[in-house]
Amino acid sequence: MSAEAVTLNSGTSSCKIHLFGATVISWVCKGKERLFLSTDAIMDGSKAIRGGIPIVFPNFGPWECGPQHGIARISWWKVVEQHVQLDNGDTQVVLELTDDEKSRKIWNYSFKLQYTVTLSSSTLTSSLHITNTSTTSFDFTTLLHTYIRVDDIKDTTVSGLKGCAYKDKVTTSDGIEQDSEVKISMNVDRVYMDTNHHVVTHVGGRIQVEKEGLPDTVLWNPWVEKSQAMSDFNNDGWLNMVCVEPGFVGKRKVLGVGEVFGCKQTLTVLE
Ligand code: TA6
Repeated sequence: MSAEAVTLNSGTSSCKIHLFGATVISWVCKGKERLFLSTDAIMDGSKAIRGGIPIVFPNFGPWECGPQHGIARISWWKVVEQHVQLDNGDTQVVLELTDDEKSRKIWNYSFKLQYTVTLSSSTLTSSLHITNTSTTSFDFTTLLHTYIRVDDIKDTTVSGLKGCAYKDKVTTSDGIEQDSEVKISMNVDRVYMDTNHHVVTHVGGRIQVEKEGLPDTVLWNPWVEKSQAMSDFNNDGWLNMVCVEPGFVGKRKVLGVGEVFGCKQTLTVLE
């Protein structure tokens, strides 16, 4: 482990987690990098890492308290446990983030986040537990902002969303997904509500996104202009990524004093 990142290995698979934001920045599985990380990503802690699996908490999207998408992805986490090999051969690391003076200036509540990353030969599981250590209840939204690497967005489809209601942040309209295979040919930014237990991206190879405790799925590709407008997003990055983001974002989750909220996603390389 370097000072700023921890690497896990399981068989021929590996993953790397940056301590800033506890952001998984690489997942190599079956000989191929499966996550998108912008070549212009900033890794010095001055802003959220552009790519991998940023953790969104306590707010998805813009909010009056501070930076968009909240505190978790712009904070330094610490490793509290590392298991080189579990009984089933998987490898695992646990990272933790608690409130501090800086976070309380943004959002004046006490919390503990425990993030467990588990790597097997064909899966990567991210499990997040949120504990309310405040003396009052609080409400939040949370999401795993997963950037899946694709060979070519034009050859990519996303299945598992048919029949789901969505809010389209580009057209500011609502709708019901009609397609069993969603194709992406422009800037897409949709919040699908109450989506299936799993969503499969056909990305020249198939990555399955399974989720628990995260009822919604955000689908995002900035396309050309928005990629060029983000200084930390390489201009042609839109060609090689699709964000499939499991989240609890359709409504706010209320957490009582001492209560724990658990959620997780499992990414599987199907072929
Ligand atoms: O998850 C999609 C989204 O909310 C988009 O609206 C876009 O803002 C994206 O997140 C990236 O946000 P960021 O703050 O990382 O630039």
